[in-house]
Amino acid sequence: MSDVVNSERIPNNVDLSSDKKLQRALEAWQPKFLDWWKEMGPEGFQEDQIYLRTAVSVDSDGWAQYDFVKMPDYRWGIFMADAIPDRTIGFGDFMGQPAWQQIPGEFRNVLRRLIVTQGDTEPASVEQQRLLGQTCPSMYDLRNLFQVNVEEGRHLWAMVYLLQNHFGRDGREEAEGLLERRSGNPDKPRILGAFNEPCAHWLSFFCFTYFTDRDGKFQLLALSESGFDPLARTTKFMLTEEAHHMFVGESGLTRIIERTLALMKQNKEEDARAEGGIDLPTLQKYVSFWYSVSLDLFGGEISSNAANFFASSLKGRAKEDKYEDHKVLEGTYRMDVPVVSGGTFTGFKSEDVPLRTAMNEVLRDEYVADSQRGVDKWNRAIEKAGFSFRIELPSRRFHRATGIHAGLHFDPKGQPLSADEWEKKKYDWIPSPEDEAYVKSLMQKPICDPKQMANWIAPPPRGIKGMPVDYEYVRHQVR
Ligand code: BYC
Ligand code: FE
Ligand code: FE
Repeated sequence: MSDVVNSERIPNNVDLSSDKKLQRALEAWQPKFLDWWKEMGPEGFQEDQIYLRTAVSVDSDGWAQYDFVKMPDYRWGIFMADAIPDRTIGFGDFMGQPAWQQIPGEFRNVLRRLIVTQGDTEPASVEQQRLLGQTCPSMYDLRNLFQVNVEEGRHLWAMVYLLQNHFGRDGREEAEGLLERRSGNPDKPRILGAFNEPCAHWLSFFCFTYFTDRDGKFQLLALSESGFDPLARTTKFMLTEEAHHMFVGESGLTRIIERTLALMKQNKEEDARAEGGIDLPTLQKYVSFWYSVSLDLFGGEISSNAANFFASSLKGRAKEDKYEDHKVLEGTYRMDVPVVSGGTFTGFKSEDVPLRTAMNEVLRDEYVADSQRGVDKWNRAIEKAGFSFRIELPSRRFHRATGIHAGLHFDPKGQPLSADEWEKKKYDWIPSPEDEAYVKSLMQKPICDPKQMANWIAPPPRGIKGMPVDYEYVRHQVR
């Protein structure tokens, strides 16, 4: 195991104190991060003691230490998975060569862009979620929200470390920029679409952590194959934390559905809304919305950027090991590409896209399959309860803003629609302002009594780290 230093201002296992210049640069960035956290991090609750998991090292005990801590005192640290001795590059044109400890000059700009794009999503998500504490369904859920938030903050630290260590002055400027852009701000938006969407209530939060954090999982898996070893090791460790974020989403949606089914059973018309719950058709709309904006995060289906990332051995596929051919100089990916003439959609044309150019789509395929697993589980629960409704992931053409389907309109089955038809029907498929108002109306105030749970969600089967569900995970000072 690598040495861990916790006594310093910035906990780390990267021997930060041996590089005084870098240490000073990061210590200069730290107060700016804290200012950002105070301005854009969770609103309220900053003075409360919260039962949080903190990484103090990367080994099996150390990465998950639980204790009460105030959020601003959270020890955001810099951790990398242990180095693999004599690691060689596993894919792309540089396959078989020793992994790079320094960035080859010709890849500096591309790699900077990849790291900045990844880094930008982390604070963006904290900004999107900053008001949710005020409407939490329970103290258990509030704690999980804050756990996700502090870890996204740590993921920002992880990317800033790479920028400051390997990109000199440019890297320092990018590190500042990461604290300056703001989710949803038209003048200085976050880089990727989904991270500018409002996440105004807990149904969106659970969909976000199920679908959008899952994009994080696959992007991090792809980056953890990188020939640039510090990026590979950093993202590998981030993945251990990511699992909890997706757990929050999956278990949150499972608990909403469980509660909805119970409310449907107790109502003569099977009307969950009449009982103050979230009806399944409304839940479906949020699933369709967050799934489709998360599909966009994988980039274009046909992407020379993606081909370059792969060729340069900078970004691989998720779990390269399971593939046989790691160079991918041959092979194609067949896709149905929309044909547009004179601004109107005229049909699809089958195209064989060189496989390297289709890498975004290869990763998206894995994401789609992984997303489907939870949906199947939810549908089994609905079936078991005796109801015929089924949750469905919409076609990947539906509601897309990047790639070959951008600017066109399709229904959830993937059938083309005119712009007019889309405008008329879209609120059958994505949340309408009324749906948004209804869901918000269920979540008006925080539930701060550890023994209580909001009406629209079932309690979890178990608490955190062996504690009871009604444990006081947040010691909230009523002021
Ligand atoms: N919104 O060749 P294309 C996470 C831009 S989530 C707006 O299709 P490429 C997390 C693109 O920049 C994981 N713009 O795509 C989750 C390019 O612009 P330029 C985040 C978009 O370059 C929850 C143009 O469109 N990690 O960690 O292959 C909570 C065409 O580019 C979008 C990463 O993203 C979009 N959705 O990009 C917290 C990994 N998509 O150059 C955290 C790093 C594309 O023409 N990023 N554009 O001006 C990458 O690997 C790649 O940049 C992308 C795809 C996957 C984003
Ligand atoms: Fe993250
Ligand atoms: Fe995450």
